[in-house]
Amino acid sequence: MVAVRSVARQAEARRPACPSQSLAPDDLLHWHRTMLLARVISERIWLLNRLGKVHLAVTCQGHEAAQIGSAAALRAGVDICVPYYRDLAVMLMLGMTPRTIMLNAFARRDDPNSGGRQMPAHWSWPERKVLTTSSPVATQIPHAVGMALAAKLRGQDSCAIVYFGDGATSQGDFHEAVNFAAIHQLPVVFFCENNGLAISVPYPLQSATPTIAEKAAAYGIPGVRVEGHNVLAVYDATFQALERARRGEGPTLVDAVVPRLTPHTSNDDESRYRPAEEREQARIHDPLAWFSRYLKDKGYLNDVQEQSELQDVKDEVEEATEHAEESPDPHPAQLFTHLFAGNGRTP
Ligand SMILES: Cc1ncc(C[n+]2csc(CCOP(=O)(O)OP(=O)(O)O)c2C)c(N)n1
Repeated sequence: MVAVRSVARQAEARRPACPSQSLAPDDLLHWHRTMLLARVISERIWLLNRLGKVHLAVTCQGHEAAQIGSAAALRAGVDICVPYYRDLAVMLMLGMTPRTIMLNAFARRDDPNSGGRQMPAHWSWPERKVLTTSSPVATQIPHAVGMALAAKLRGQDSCAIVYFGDGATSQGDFHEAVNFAAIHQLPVVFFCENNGLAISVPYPLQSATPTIAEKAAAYGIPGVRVEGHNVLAVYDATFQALERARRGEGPTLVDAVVPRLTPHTSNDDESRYRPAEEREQARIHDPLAWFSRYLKDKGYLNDVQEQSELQDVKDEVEEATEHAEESPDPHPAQLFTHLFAGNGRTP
């Protein structure tokens, strides 16, 4: 983890060095199971798309550690979470079940995210303070800042975290939101899952600064760059950023560098713009392989336990898939429900 500016370094000196070191092995094994679950669900949704059963697959593959490490630092239901479409593992960490995620993928009536009306992977969970996902890239960032402002004005203890990709930092919304939050010292963490590509556009064609973290200096806030495949480093960085927000010291920008292990979505053919060697290289930073090695080195996990965990997870995802497949579609009469104020009937 590299703090980009000196103010950030001074602030860091006052924080606990590595909160992840005080975690119990069971916490880490829970993260590992969640990581396996996210990976297996992602792979399954991709296959279901290829079978013509779900209309879009958006994977989190490569982003799992960034999502799990950051979400683990949140207080579910207290802190405000504003995810983007890739954040399947964030939702699992907040308690969403494989059944719910599959109902969402199949756009079924009983999907609590939107009752099958939003696009897949557009999350929403009011009870856990998860804001409805917006499709236009970066629009969620000012939304999160607005929620952080509301929490501050109301004297609430909540912090907000907002997730986005590197491509979102090319949008005006990002800059306006970070600037406003910095001026008003709002309790918000800007969490960038930086996989170096916005669909086919590589990072150097989006930004002239070598890192996203250093953009923070322009707004007078700390920017922290972290290895996004290292779930412990991500947890530490996010924990510290949230603590800073809770102390009333304002926002932090976290730049979590992650590999993109799949095409952008199931609608994308990355072989047209991404050389095979580059795709292969990305696997070196597979967060699941990294974490599995770490846990085995520590003696918390062995091959037999890992295989048995994987089988459990596959069984759970199988059951969730069958359940969603057999579940009803939304009723056509519900088409306008939640779209307009009032009783939900066609206007
Ligand atoms: C305002 C806007 N422009 C374009 C799109 C189409 N689009 C959807 S995702 C995406 C790329 C986003 O890349 P990034 O923010 O890096 O996130 P990633 O998908 O790589 O995690 C684009 C251009 C959109 N949804 N909204």
